[in-house]
Amino acid sequence: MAGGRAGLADLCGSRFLSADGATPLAADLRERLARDAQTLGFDAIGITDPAAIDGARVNLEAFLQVGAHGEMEWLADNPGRRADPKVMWQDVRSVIMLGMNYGPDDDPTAILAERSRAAISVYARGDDYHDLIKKRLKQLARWLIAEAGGEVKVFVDTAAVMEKPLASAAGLGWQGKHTNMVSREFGSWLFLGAIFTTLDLPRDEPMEDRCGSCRSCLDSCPTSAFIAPYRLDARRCISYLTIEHKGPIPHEFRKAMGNRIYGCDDCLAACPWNKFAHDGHEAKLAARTRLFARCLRNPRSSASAAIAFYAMC
Ligand code: B12
Ligand code: SF4
Ligand code: SF4
Repeated sequence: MAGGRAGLADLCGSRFLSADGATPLAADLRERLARDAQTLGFDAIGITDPAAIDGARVNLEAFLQVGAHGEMEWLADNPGRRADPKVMWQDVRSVIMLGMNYGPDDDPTAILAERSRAAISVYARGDDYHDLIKKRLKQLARWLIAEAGGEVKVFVDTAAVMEKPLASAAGLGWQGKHTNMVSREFGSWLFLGAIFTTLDLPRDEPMEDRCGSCRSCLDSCPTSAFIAPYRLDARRCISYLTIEHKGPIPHEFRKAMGNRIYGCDDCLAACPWNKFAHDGHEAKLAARTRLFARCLRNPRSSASAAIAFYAMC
């Protein structure tokens, strides 16, 4: 999405930037942006420099080199562009990262003991988060343009943007050993979204890694999908196998998969930082009980549950 008046020249006359290009009122804008984001249902916000994730390219290439992306060929398309927001959009000057809490109100792994029922991971139990978050990001971006001008692009999940390193650089949390971003306030349960803008906004400090000697997530993985701390082989990950992988699930993973038919939460749920988490407040992301409690052998179960189940047989 691009919008509003383009370029810094236009902004200099605005209420937020002085004629010499400095941004004396940017801190006030930052505060009001955070307030508006909260009103729109976001739980975390941070701003970073587009150049802040310089190291991500090397790691992305190491990931691709060992084939850890499996059939997700789109991850290998132009890694230079994916790992550098400036290559994606040369005019971007600040990256605003947003997080939305989708913390479950029960133990997300309890369903795994009910072997005749289908386990759908927490992130897929409510409305599609892509639609919800994209809509809110656009609303926030429109507010920003109305207040301070500039151009924007919004992203959630599907574009060639490395959201976890960017969110960590923006201080929302840190990339844990399970490779997801962990928040001190929301544990493993934050969806991420990004607004790229041509505005120069004040930066937040990155958050330091707080995993320490913990390795709960690594040890919890039923398919041993971690090559090493901070390194996932997606080809062994149940989330990949049930969502991205085409064709039957390889035999070696079927027993470990159990009744999981869409995604997996084990490494997320194992994180001790979840003790600070609280239930998500966004009703549209809340679980639809009927959906995740489907009986695997009930012929009236959802089509995807049935397909996944028969593929496992
Ligand atoms: C591809 C993808 C997947 C793939 C691959 C996951 C992965 N870890 O790469 C699969 C299908 C497996 C997947 C699963 C899940 N995903 Co996903 N996925 C993505 C996507 C589209 C891109 C991630 C990516 O860039 N991967 C490439 C790797 C290289 O990048 P990385 O994970 O950041 O890797 C870093 C480190 O691991 C390390 N590293 C990697 N390799 C190496 C090698 C060396 C030598 C070293 C030192 C370091 C190192 O450095 C890298 C760069 O910082 C993002 C959305 C986005 N556009 O960012 C969502 C996203 C990461 N997914 C998300 C979610 C919720 C999930 C699941 C929890 C869903 C579920 N319940 O089933 C699982 C979690 C599985 C897991 N343990 O990662 C959320 C995570 C939110 C958060 N708080 O972090 C995201 C951000 C979507 C969103 N907008 O909210 N996902
Ligand atoms: S999502 Fe499940 S299978 Fe994938 S790495 Fe985490 S625990 Fe392992
Ligand atoms: S479970 Fe432990 S090692 Fe894994 S992300 Fe959480 S704190 Fe880090």
